[in-house]
Amino acid sequence: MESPPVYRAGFVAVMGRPNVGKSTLVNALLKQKVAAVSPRPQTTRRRQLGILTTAQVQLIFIDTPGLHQPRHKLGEKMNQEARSALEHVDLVLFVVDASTPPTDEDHLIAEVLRPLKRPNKTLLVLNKSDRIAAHDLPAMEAAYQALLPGAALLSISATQGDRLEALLEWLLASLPENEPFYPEDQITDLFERDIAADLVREACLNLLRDEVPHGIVVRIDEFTERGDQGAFIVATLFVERESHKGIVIGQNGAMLKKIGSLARHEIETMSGRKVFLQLNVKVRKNWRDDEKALRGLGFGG
Ligand SMILES: Nc1nc2c(ncn2[C@@H]2O[C@H](COP(=O)(O)OP(=O)(O)OP(=O)(O)O)[C@@H](O)[C@H]2O)c(=O)[nH]1
Ligand SMILES: [Mg+2]
Repeated sequence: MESPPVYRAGFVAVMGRPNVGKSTLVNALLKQKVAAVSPRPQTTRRRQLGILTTAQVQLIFIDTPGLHQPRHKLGEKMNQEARSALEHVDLVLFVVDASTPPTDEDHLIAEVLRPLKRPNKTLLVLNKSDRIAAHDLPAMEAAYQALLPGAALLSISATQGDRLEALLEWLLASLPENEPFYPEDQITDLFERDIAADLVREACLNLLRDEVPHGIVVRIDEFTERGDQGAFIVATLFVERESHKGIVIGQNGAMLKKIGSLARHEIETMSGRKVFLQLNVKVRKNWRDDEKALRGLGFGG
């Protein structure tokens, strides 16, 4: 008699320096956008789950803020968030950028991962392999393998969808037997309003330059359902300085309008319904270094 098929489920920490494509990878595996993505580093500020459930397996990805050299208290908290994701996980994806050799930050992360002493539980993921010529890839793979000699290694492209099947196969083969931890229709642990706040910030990261978007935090003040008219959302963008306020609003409000329409489009795509979005801008001086302000904005610890 055939034994009944086993169900596998577990937690997978997605670690790496900023901007290597961790959130893009989680969205690609889920085939649905749950995490904000942008071309700028430090897009992800908190841990966020992306949950993939099939008939045989439940993979719970923990997307983390990129580990980096912090320059303010917010950065320190983001690093803590990322490191604490390593507690009680079954597997680790160490995501790196295949188009550039290992950086100091990659070395630092490897040092964090090396003492875990479970090399078979860590997969080195060389993402963005679409940005390197095929004949240069083996040398790059060797350079990254040297960071974590015992770990398995796979080159992928999250944006092109290359080798994601192989990545899922590795995860499936390495996961322990478990019953599912989350209901099958749950895809993340964030509420829709939190994702909406992140998508507003994502729009800021895409449209504003230099330090301005990094000094923005978004608070959702109102999120109400209006039946056929969709969702009514009011949000405040807090900036660090008076001078940033003018930049975010722009001439005759043009920049804020652009941010609003880009964010609205993303929120509508994410939630599958119409959205009315109203944005306000306020100054909260140096909030990134203000312990109380950080706590009020949900960066506890
Ligand atoms: N060419 C290419 N670009 C990619 C790939 N994966 C991600 N990117 C791009 O890399 C940039 C950063 O992606 P994110 O997913 O925000 O990176 P992250 O690692 O989550 O960054 P943080 O949240 O800041 O730590 C975005 O512009 C993505 O479109 C890939 O496979 N190929
Ligand atoms: Mg991210």
